[in-house]
Amino acid sequence: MARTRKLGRDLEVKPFTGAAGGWGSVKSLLKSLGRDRVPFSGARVLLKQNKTDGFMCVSCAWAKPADPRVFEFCENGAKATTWEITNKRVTPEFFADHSVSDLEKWDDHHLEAAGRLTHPMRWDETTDKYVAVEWATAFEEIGRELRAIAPESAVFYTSGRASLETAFMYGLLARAYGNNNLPDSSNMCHETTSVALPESIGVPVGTCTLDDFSHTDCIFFFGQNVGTSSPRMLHELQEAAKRGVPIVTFNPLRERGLVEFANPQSPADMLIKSPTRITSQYHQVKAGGDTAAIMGIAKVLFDLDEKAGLPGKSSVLDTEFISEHTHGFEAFKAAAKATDWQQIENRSGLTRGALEAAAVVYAHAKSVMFIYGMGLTQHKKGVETIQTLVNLALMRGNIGRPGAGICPVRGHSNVQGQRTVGITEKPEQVPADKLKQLFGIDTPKGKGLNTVEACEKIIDGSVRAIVLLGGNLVRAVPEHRLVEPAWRKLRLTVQILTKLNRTALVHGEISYILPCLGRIEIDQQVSGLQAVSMEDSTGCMHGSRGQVKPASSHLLSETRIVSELAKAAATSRSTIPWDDWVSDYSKVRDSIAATYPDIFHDFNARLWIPG
Ligand SMILES: Nc1nc2c(c(=O)[nH]1)N[C@H]1C(S)=C(S)[C@@H](COP(=O)(O)OP(=O)(O)OC[C@H]3O[C@@H](n4cnc5c(=O)[nH]c(N)nc54)[C@H](O)[C@@H]3O)O[C@H]1N2
Ligand SMILES: Nc1nc2c(c(=O)[nH]1)N[C@H]1C(S)=C(S)[C@@H](COP(=O)(O)OP(=O)(O)OC[C@H]3O[C@@H](n4cnc5c(=O)[nH]c(N)nc54)[C@H](O)[C@@H]3O)O[C@H]1N2
Ligand SMILES: [Mo]
Repeated sequence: MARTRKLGRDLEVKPFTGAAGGWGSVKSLLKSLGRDRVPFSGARVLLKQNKTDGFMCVSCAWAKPADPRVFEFCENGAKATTWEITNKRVTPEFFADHSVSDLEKWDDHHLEAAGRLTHPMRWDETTDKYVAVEWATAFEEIGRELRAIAPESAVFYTSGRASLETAFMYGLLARAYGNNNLPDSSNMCHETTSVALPESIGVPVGTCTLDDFSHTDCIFFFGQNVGTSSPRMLHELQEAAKRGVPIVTFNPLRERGLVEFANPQSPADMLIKSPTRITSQYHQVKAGGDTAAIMGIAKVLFDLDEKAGLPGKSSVLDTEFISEHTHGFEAFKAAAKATDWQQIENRSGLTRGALEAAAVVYAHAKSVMFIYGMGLTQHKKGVETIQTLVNLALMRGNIGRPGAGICPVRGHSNVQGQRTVGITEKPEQVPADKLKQLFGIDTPKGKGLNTVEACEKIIDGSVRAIVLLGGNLVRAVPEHRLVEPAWRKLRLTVQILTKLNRTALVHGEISYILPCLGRIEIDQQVSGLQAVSMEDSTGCMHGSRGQVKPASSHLLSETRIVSELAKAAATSRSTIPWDDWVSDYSKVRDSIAATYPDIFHDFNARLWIPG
């Protein structure tokens, strides 16, 4: 039985049996507004969340509708906003009062909860404290240190929150400096998607958009915790469920958001107290058992197809689609046939009957969406599982039609977009000829380091410097007990951050915290107020304008920090117009459009089209 557990000073985990959303959501949000001492004007900011004239949520990458609701945010998104626009500050005085070894005794939650960083800080060895420095001093020393080492021994990590503009510039920073060492958070997240989908369907991202939810007849939902990780999707799921669309879920845990949902924004849901049942069939698959489960479903479909009559006349398989658009079908069929039921039941932890029930629902639906998250991606065999899922979709032609397709739910708010504009360790994924022609850069030829390889090389001592654009990497990598001691031996650690975190405490010999503006803050540059942009989980781009006064007058924008670092660290000549870009971000967008015209043509104009 679940019991209340104490996790830290004032954190506890309690069992929860209500619906996702509902009054609990509202109470919890009000509490977080108070805890972060957000003034009333801050609460008003929420009305701008995920709106075309407002800002894009910093919490997750779920799609933003063209026709938004009055409150186009969820409980967690609102909390992420209050977390960023909090009135609490981590100032030079805070660091004067707390040495790094003192702060190491704090838990991770309380480090971030201390508030927004206000000044650039450098770790001082004699006092073991972070001490305020001038920006110019910081850039000069970081540049000098980076120029002093071989380019392959420096790493430029990105967490998935920086804008398209910043990410594009950051990619060029690394390449002008001399490496492709651009690991990012998606290496720990949807890396398997980025490998599996191009091999299977030729694109690295999902094929569904929000529209598909209104046309779908059935949703298969694997290993994603919608109620916590992308709660706004509950609206789409709720609407589909109310239309009678079956939702077939595979998850070892009964996640509340997948069981039932009361929309906190709907008076009817809140007052009548009848949450919508989300999942129609809940399959508590064994962890790692999805491939077996999917093969079981495929096996049933093949059986049904044979029973349905003449080959080529089947209503179970989309034979026309299969022959026109797929290859290797016979091999897949043979593999499904060769897998016996005992193996499927053992590996999936599900009965043949349960999988037959899922298969029958699938066989009767015209257009089916396949949604998945970390429950599939973060497994050793994740690529295999995702490709098996794609095969299941292809069996009935469920790719490339309205209401059908594959929908990986991406994590951080711009993680997908960063990849689109060049954050990748793989040189073949960037248009090197364009970068040469437009910016005079010779893209380094060698493959760079991904997150795992960067950690391996930190452990073996060959990486000497790391710059983090957001993130809390020593905590985010699973093997932090291996990485932490090695991290402390780095020559240079630089973190561009909004909030203090553990990684800043596990510092190198020379260590900087460079505090930046958050996306919700007003960004004033020479040419006026600036906007930034991001890509959502369904491949749509959105503009985002800051709404509140910056947490401190000493903060710089991420674009400015990246450009100053780039200028200070450059080891080769380029024609990158760093200062022009910082004074007017629309010029960065023009350069993104020139580099990737297929996706970003007329970017500055199209960016503000709702949805
Ligand atoms: N507010 C807020 N929202 C966020 C983030 C944040 O920092 N703050 N982070 C974002 C990021 S980066 C990401 S990647 C997403 C993550 O969002 P999700 O993809 O939802 O990942 P998890 O929250 O880890 O939930 C994984 C689910 O998979 C299930 N599962 C585990 N193993 C298996 C298995 O073998 N098979 C199946 N079928 N299921 C399994 C688990 O029970 C769980 O329900 O959240 C994003 N959303
Ligand atoms: N234990 C555990 N480990 C995990 C996961 C997990 O769920 N549990 N999830 C995995 C997954 S899916 C992912 S994607 C990774 C994510 O791992 P990371 O990329 O390390 O991301 P976060 O931990 O979200 O980073 C949080 C920090 O980002 C900074 N930050 C916030 N907003 C901004 C901003 O606008 N700009 C800048 N420059 N900095 C900002 C803040 O200072 C904050 O402390 O972790 C992976 N590792
Ligand atoms: Mo993630």
